[in-house]
Amino acid sequence: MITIGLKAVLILVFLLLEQATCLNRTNNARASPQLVTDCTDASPVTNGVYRIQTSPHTEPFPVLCIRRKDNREWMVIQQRFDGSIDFQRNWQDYRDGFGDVSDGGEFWLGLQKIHDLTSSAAYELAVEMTDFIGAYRFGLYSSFVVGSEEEQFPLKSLGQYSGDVDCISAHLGKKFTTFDNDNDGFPEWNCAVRHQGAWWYDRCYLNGSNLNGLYRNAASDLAITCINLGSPLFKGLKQTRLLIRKRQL
Ligand SMILES: [Ca+2]
Repeated sequence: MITIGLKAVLILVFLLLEQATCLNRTNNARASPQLVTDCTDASPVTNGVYRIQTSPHTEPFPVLCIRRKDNREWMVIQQRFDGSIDFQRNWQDYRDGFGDVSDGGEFWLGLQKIHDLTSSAAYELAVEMTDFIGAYRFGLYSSFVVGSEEEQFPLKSLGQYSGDVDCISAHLGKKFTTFDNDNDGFPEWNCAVRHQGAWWYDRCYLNGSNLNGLYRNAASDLAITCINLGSPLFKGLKQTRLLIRKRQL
């Protein structure tokens, strides 16, 4: 009798534990990422996805927060590392974003979100690049402001540059261009078509970069590249990241 009673108790305990585990799994699956106003709010940041809301009137959206080599928290607005996502996209895609921020893959956050963020607070920018040999270079900019869609999302401010390569200053003040929306400084052609990317092109990226270009382990003016990285000219890059963070005033 005692043995049967003990068995019944053990089975009951087992069933209760199973149910608790199932409920926990369900809750975890349903749990939304933590809501923050910037990655700096999540300090000390655990690398991963958070939700951000730029104003009480807008829907929160997912962002990837990471701790950089400088031991500070940053929000990733572009990342490329394996060529799995097609970056030859139209205006609507660059405005709204593409790739999945939540799955750890390649993505572009979207110009509208970048505008909303950088016009709601003072932001700085970090640009990270790694070539196919493994050499890492970066540039920091003390200010980063992207204008509105009505203005064609211009790169309005960069502040002070520091770092070991400057690939962005040449694009200051330029509007954004995609293959279906030509706002560049070349009347004869569309730089997004000519260089298979989408960027704040001027003529088209003289002294600058093409960080949304084609993913290629080759020296090519169509590749993800930065002219100021030097020889070989138009060296294709293996990894890039653009990151922003609220400036600590
Ligand atoms: Ca043009």
